[in-house]
Amino acid sequence: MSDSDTILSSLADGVLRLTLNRPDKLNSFNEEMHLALRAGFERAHNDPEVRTVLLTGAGRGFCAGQDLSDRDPRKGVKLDLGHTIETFYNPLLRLIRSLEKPVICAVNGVAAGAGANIAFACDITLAARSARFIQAFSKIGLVPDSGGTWSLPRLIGEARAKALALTAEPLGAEKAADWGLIWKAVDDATLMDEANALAVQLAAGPTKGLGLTKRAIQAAASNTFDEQLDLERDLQREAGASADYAEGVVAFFEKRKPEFTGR
Ligand code: LHQ
Repeated sequence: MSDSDTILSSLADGVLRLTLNRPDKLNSFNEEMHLALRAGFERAHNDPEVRTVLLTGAGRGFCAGQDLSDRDPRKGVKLDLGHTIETFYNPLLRLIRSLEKPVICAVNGVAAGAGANIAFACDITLAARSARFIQAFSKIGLVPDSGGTWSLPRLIGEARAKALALTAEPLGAEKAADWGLIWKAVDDATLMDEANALAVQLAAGPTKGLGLTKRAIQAAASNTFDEQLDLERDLQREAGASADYAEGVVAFFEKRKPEFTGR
């Protein structure tokens, strides 16, 4: 686990809270923050005490993507961006998507470039009504990354995906929710309370089954209907053998609240 203060990290009630913490730079990514965030998600993979992750940003922004001050051409900086993507962004996105635990994202303010696409890669994304999402890449001659060219057309269709990516027009939280890019827009003042309550609720849930559900829904993107039916059979077999399934059924008959353990 990294002890960098670019990511604030705490674990309580089964929820690992990860806060991007470079508010003066709208939480844009430098290498240190990348490594610290990656360490947070690696912990989420390895620590059974972590049953849900809640990702948010400190200050008025969620994340403005890559810190461009690291890459100023006037300073003679010339980097292989493919290497940056391969070394920093792609491992992070793979960790988020492959984590078989819910990842909730609370978008507290502007989400630009990779910051927007990281929010779209999370499992349940809530945003403050004042937040906006910007595919800022085209403003600087780049291509959407962090899975954006995969998630945008899948979530909102090619027409809207192309328009957002080519124009870099900001999309407000309400519209993002109406279009199905995120789960919902909420009042700024209640964002963190709502996101926390949801995270605590899921962390107390049958997280083994929730993780398998995530895997099944993600697999649908590349499976045929028949392959998906087979996958559902296999995952239901696994879920049906879990302690949480037994507890859920017994609690139903005993007319009490189930006590799930994530096993
Ligand atoms: C920033 C940044 C920033 C540094 C705000 N860097 N300082 C992958 C691989 C390799 C290379 C390239 O990129 C990628 C992926 C990407 O993410 S590419 C996209 C990179 N991001 C952007 O192009 C967004 C740049 N930022 C903006 O367009 C605006 O800041 C937005 C629209 C996000 C917010 O606008 P405002 O609310 O008006 O805030 P601001 O512009 O005044 O920013 C506040 C401060 O944050 C300011 O610093 P200052 O010292 O002047 O107060 C900005 O310079 C700094 N900041 N984004 N990405």
